[in-house]
Amino acid sequence: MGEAGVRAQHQDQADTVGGEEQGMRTQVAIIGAGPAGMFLAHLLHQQGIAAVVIERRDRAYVEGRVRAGVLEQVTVDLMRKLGLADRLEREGLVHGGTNLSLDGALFRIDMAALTGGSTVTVYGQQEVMRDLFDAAETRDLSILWNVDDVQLHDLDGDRPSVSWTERGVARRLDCEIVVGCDGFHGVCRASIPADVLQTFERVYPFGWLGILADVPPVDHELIYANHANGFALASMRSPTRSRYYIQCALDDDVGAWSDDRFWDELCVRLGPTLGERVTRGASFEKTIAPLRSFVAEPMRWGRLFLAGDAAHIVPPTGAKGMNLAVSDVTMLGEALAEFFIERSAAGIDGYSARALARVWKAERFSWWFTSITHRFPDMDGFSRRLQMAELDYIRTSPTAQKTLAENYVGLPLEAA
Ligand code: FAS
Ligand code: PHB
Repeated sequence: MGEAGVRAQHQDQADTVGGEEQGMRTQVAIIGAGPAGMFLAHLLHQQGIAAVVIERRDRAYVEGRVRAGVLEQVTVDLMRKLGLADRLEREGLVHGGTNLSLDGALFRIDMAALTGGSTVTVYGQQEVMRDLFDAAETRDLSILWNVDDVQLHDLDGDRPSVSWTERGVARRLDCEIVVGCDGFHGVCRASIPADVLQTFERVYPFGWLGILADVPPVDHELIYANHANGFALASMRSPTRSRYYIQCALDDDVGAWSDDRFWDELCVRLGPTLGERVTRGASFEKTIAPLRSFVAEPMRWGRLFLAGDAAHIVPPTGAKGMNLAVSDVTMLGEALAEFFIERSAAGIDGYSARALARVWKAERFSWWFTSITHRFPDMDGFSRRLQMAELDYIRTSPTAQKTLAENYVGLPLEAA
């Protein structure tokens, strides 16, 4: 259903005075149509809870962003539960292991063996968003695209609302709950009073230069490489499409990285054996992303709830970003079902603490995994040898490998 359909669907909920639309009503207003917002919209739809997604861009923009590549079991399970996993089952690449490399010396972590069979699935965020949006159209989920100037109102009461403009026309949505799924640069986190909100942050002194190229991956699994020149990651999107990253300076200019320069540096960092196996080709996407660890607490204020990047950011090393958004909305979806169906506030009252318990464990793992695989500008000989000792410990200790494996595949939603 296109935008007109959405508008028509809400017309019957609109209050009109003198024919001028004054606003709409729903139960849950979701700000942002990224993974957090769209998974939540599908979860609420499955529970029969009315929701409207309000997105400032259009579908093509959101679906076109090249971001996450690895799904934890939590995410795969949710896609199956929501009936969104048909293409994932056909096209997703199930990985039972991952690989670390230190100056070219490769070793494998058998995650499935170390975790009783847990795996990860390689399936790009773009594909996840396509599945979410296609199903949203089929299921008549309400999404308002291209909105401007979103503002939240009366969050500390029991009748919050959201206002925005669409092609210059002022609009308003009355609701009972607002969920901020508007990412790190959104407006929802900033709606929590400064004397309530606490933030915690680490900004890393480097970025990731990533490319996409239609060439076969160098290996059938991922490779995280620690090299004296810096970090590199060999990933993929399919057996014919590779996703590679190399650590770069924060002020690096992507225009200064020709494909040849990128391939040469990647092959150095992967080491001579793997480097010789790399298939080169023209990149069709090349970007630099900064790395940060960030958490905002609490993830709830009054009738406003935060989920995903609106509340937390992890360096992509641990492949946790999108998966954390999914675990947030899985918990929040349960809490909102209790609130609207069982009329119990226990779930929403416990949401922030429950979500943060898993968020901080993912923050710790992502920070640790970044710290042992990247070259820090201020590293001295001592810290470099500590890194090498830690990697050698992981290489030789099944206990150390089990710790890495259980965090990489994703910890359970609840701490045991
Ligand atoms: P998102 O940022 O995805 O979505 C927020 C949505 O809200 C957007 O559609 C935005 O347009 C909308 N919005 C913002 N402000 C608004 C407003 N005022 N009004 C209305 N709408 C508004 N994760 C991994 O696991 N692996 C990776 O390799 C990886 N790489 C990444 C690379 C980059 C460059 C970035 C930025 C992130 C990367 N991530 C990665 C993390 C990423 O996948 C996020 O964790 C994931 O997109 C989080 O989803 P959301 O919380 O939905 O936020
Ligand atoms: C990716 O394929 O984009 C990817 C995979 C694993 C990571 C980060 C990014 O840790």
